[in-house]
This record gives sequence, structure tokens and C-alpha cells, in this order.
Amino acid sequence: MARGRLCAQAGPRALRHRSSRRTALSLTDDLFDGSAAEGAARLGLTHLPGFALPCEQTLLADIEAIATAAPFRHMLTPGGQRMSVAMTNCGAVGWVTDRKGYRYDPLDPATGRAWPALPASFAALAARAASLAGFARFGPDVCLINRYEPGARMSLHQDRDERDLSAPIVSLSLGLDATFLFGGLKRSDKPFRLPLRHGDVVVWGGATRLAYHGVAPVVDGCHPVVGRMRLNLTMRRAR
Ligand code: MD3
Ligand code: FE
Repeated sequence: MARGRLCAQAGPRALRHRSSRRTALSLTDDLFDGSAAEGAARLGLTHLPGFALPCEQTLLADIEAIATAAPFRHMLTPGGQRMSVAMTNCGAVGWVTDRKGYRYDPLDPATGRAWPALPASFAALAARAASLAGFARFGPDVCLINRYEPGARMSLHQDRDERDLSAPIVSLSLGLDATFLFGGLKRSDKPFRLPLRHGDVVVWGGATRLAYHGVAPVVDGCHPVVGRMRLNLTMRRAR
């Protein structure tokens, strides 16, 4: 993944960056003027800015090990379009798409092997975030890892390939900033724009689980720790 090497000013800037970020817990404060709890209740999402910063190095090392065993690749949509986001997975099954459709597959089609195990660091972070959001005992069994290079985007879609839609999804953003597009239950509902930054964690569940969502094209830049990319982890219960 060439962390840091892509960035001229890696080391010292990384530390300044870390210490300048909020690390305190704050719920959905980028979205709402009113009480954060009220916003979360209305939309069914809990935004935890900077929640993952204390484990940034462990998470990045774990992602690097996963990408060595199961390389990032640009999958094809069922319609034959190459996705601009590169993906890999870890856990019991992995989310894949090709001409045959979307599905969870116990084997990585690129290697024919099982996906790497879900690291303890991912599962622990997801469980802690979910519990703060009111989902007790959430234990993810899969994690999709999305890699956005500048210009990469994800168009509005619903996630409905998981068996139990009552389980939340925990997402973690690392690297370049992104604008998350958060729509309603119809594709035509005008989306909210939620800025997501390095270290942010969002818990999505309940009313929002079937909302349309996407990511605006990632603006070029160089993150001092992660380099010229955005990484997003989505931890889910798939089976
Ligand atoms: C809200 N990924 O992989 S993560 C995806 O930033 C995906 O890479 C985005 O959408 C990303 O499917 C967003 C946050 C997320 C994931 C699933 C959701 C938000 C969601 C499902 C329902 C509502
Ligand atoms: Fe999604």
C-alpha cells in the first residue's frame, strides 16, 4: 500500500495532524444544529468523528496484510462497468460483483482461496462503536474494504445482500476526506452531504439500513499517513 512513501511529509505531519483532530466523542455534529441525539434518532446514524484515531496504525497494518493476501481489484458491475473503487474483503465471506451479479462468496475469485480472517482490531472497534450507537452485542462477520483513488466515486445504491437487515453496519474512513451522500428510501430523494474524515466511524442501522447512499468523487490530495487514497471499511453481519 506504500503508506507514507507516497507523501513527501509523512512522519512529523502525521503527529501534528493527529494531535489537531478532535478525539472526543461527538454524535452527528456535522449534520445537525439541534441535539445530536435527536439527529441520530431521526436519521438512524451515529457519527463518531476521530473514533478510530487511537488505533490508526494497527488498522493500517491489518489492512496492508489483508491486501497482500487478497489484493485490491476493480470489480465489474453486472452491467459490465469497471468500478472506480478497488475492493477486497476479509471475514467468513466477501462481497463480490461480476457479470453474474452481486453476492457474498466464501472464496476470493481472484485467488481461489478463502478470504483473510477478520482482524480482532476491526471486530473490537465495530463492537465498541455499535454499542455506543445503541446496538448491543454487534459482532461483524465480514468486512468490505474499499480503496478510492482521487476521482473514484460510488453512485447511489442500497445494500441489501445481507441476510439480517436488522444488524447495523459500521463504517470506518481512513485517508483522504470524502463527501458521503445519504439519501432516503427512494433513489430520487435528495441526498444529505456528510463530510467524512480520516478516523471517522459511522454506525448505520434501523431506519437508515435500506437508505440510498453513495460517495462523491474523491478530491485529489495526499493524506500524511495514508497517502493519495481514501480507504473505507464496512463491517457487517452478512450471514
Ligand atoms: C448507509 N461504501 O461499500 S460506507 C458500500 O464510503 C458503501 O465506501 C461507502 O456504500 C464507502 O456499500 C459508504 C457507509 C455505509 C455503508 C452501508 C450503508 C452507509 C450505509 C447501508 C445503508 C445505509
Ligand atoms: Fe453501500
